[in-house]
Amino acid sequence: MRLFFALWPSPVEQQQWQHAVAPLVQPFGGLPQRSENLHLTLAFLGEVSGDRINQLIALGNDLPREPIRLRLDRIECWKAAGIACLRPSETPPALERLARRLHGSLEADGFKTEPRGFKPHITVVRRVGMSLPALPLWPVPEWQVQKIALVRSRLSELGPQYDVMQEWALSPVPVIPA
Ligand code: 2AM
Repeated sequence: MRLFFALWPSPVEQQQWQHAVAPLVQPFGGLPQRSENLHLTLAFLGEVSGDRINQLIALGNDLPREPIRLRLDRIECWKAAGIACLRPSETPPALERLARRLHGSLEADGFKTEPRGFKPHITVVRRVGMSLPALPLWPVPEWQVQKIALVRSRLSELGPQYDVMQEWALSPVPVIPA
C-alpha cells in the first residue's frame, strides 16, 4: 500500500484554507484539491508491504510531539511539480526537528523516502502549467498543528483518496501563567 506521514489539519481548517486560497489560485487553472485532501507531507514512503505497518506505528510512537505553529503566509507555484501550494515563509525549528527525526528513523529502519529535501507545503492545486512569484496571503492562516498522521493513499480517476491509519496528538501549547 502507498503510505506517507503528514501533519493533518481538522476539517474546519481544511475548509478555511480552501476558501482563503480559492480566489487567488483560480487564474492558475489546474485541478484544485478537495478540501478533505489538504495536508502537509512529512515523508512520502511510496509502496510499503502491509506487514510493515506495525513497524511504522512503533516508529511514530517515538516521534517528538513538540507543539508546532505555522503561519501559512504565501502561495507558491512550482512549475516542475506542476502544483500551487500554501506554505509558511519560515519553518519553525520544532517542525525541522520532527522531519529530521522522522527521516532519520525511517532510514534506520530501512524505509526509502523521497530524496527531495523537506520543504513544508500544502498542495492546493495540481496540474498547474505556470510558474509565478509567490503571492502573499492575508489574513495569514495560523495553524496550531494538532496531529501527525500515517496515511494511506489510493489513486483513482477521481483523484487520490486519503485514509488516516494512525494518528498521534502533538503537545498543546503550554499556558504561561500571567
Ligand atoms: P505533493 O503534494 O508535493 O505532491 C501524497 O501523495 C503526498 O505525498 C502528497 O502530499 C505528495 O506531495 C507527497 N509526495 C511526495 N513525494 C511523492 C511522490 N514521489 N509521489 C507522490 N506523492 C509524493
